[in-house]
Amino acid sequence: MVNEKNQYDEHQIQVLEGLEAVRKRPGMYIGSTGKKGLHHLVFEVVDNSVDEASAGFCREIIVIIKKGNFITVIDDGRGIPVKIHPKMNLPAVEVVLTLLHAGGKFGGEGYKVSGGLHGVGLSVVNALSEWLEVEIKRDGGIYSQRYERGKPVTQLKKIGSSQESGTQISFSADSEIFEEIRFDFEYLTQRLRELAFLNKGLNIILRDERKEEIREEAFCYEGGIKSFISYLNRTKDVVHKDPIYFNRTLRDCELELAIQYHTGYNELIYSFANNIHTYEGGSHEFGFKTSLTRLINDYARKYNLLKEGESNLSGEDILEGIAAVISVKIRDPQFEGQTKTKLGNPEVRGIVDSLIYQEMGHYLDENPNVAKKIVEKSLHAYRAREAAKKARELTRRKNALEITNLPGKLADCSSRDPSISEIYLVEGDSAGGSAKQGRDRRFQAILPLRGKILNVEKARLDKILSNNEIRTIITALGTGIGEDFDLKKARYHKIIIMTDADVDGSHIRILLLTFFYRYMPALIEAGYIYIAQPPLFKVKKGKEEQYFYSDHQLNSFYKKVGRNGYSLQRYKGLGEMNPTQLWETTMNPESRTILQVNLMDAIKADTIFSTLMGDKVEPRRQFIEDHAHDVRNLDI
Ligand code: 0RA
Repeated sequence: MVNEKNQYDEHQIQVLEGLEAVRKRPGMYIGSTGKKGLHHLVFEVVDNSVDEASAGFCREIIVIIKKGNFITVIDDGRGIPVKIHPKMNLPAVEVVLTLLHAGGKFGGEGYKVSGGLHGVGLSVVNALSEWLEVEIKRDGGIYSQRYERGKPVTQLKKIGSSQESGTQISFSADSEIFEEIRFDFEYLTQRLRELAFLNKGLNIILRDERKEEIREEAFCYEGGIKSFISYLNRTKDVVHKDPIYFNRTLRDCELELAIQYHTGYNELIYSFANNIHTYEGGSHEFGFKTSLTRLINDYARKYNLLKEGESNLSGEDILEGIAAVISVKIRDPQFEGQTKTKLGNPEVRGIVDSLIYQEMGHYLDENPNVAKKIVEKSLHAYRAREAAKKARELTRRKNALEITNLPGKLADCSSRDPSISEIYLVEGDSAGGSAKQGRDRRFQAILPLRGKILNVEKARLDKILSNNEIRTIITALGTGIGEDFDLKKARYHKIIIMTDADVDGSHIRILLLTFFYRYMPALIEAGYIYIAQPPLFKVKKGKEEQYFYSDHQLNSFYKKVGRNGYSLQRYKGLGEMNPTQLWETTMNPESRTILQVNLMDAIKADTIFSTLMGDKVEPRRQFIEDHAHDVRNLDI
């Protein structure tokens, strides 16, 4: 008995030394003692509950930010075992909470996560908490125990009885360890939503009780990563309505895959291993790409969709416009790379490859229409890539000042100093003519544009470059495009879009802005893009003439002076103004107003563009209105 007790004490001391190491070098275990490390404590506890869910025993996880700035995580899993652990001679829960790397499931069914900062174990959370309380419902009872800075301060006690099971862990992060203890609701939201997507049907609730008004969000997706894909593609036009989805296990590797192509061109691949986002990819992602590439090529060959002389489609072609989520769950993941977010396990590559080849193969056979669309999309990408190579040559210029091949329609300015030079992109030949006559040719260039330019949202670079109006613009600006773009070669530092104040004019303006945004965003960032503001009205009385740029301006004027004796002219187009009028009202730097296009939030703008540049007209009009907010008054 005495002997046994001694042994117990020895164990205890060893254990405490282990956790002391965590407190000495917390960064080694949780990455940092800043915001990320602090939130990692929460995710560590949640990961354990999610493991219970993966093993099929937990349906709901509640995360609460409590008033005293501590965290409670409640789950309805099996509960951490409370019986005495035979080797350690301690309740199993105490082993889990005090022994470093004791996060294993005692040979249970769950998937153990290891490597990186994940799966460091509850003991690390315990070590870095001022206090931690655990309450377990299991084996008919309710058990509780309290720890302070990793050490038990009470014994595990049965405090009641219950037929339910589950674990509740509350902890207060240690202010001796963390720089600042402030939990970020949005930050927690993002990861918890992701976990809900990755664990189909699992209900995760986040509740913030710090303020009087309690805030709560619930995440539960019956579709799992299929819902994730729909969420990612929510603003996109999709090639097939339902995401392609399957979930299969081969040799202890569970693979869940969801794919949906959209009509755009960028690829978006999210891969996960044991719920950890593998930003750096790894063997699962590699297996996915090679398998899909081989499959689509085989399909294309089988149905003679590749022309003679065409080589294989590349991965790049096949992944154009794809949104994919790949999630694997494996027994012993190895994380590698700079940030430990690259899956190493070599065996996973072959497993993922063969599962995808089989399952996607079935899918393509059973859905020939979707299969055709995907192959055609890849083929299109392939052909466009080839064509773009050639097309780029057409606009490539050796030297920005080499003006010999400037477009004939361009009435250039005499200045060769870009910083004072302006170019007007003018809608229509007739307005272009007036602008040419009215301008100050020393520093103002005019490029008339005829008719509609291409909607670049729906075309790829090769097609865009085959459009005459666009090629003319690129050549006139001198910057090149795509890989060749060079802001320093811009021949003008003011590029002013001048269109009619009607629907067509707005449309052309939007198309031009989309083009600049997509293909020459640096011009917008540099503040080189402007919108001219031609007047909407002219009011005349005898020799007295006045211009107005909005209904509001006009009405204010009438209010002040009355309407009597004034004649009103409404300008429908630039062409209705003679050169002098155009100069005075719209082009003379002394008297004009031009609006600088200033896309503050490029990412938000990107969503706006892809949302609104689709086929629908009404949102596009809305965009034009909204766009006024992104534009700042300059010259006046
Ligand atoms: C060890 C073994 C088992 C479950 C757990 C730990 C467990 C840990 C946490 C942490 C938060 N919630 C949790 N739920 C369970 C397996 C128990 C068994 O085999 O019955």
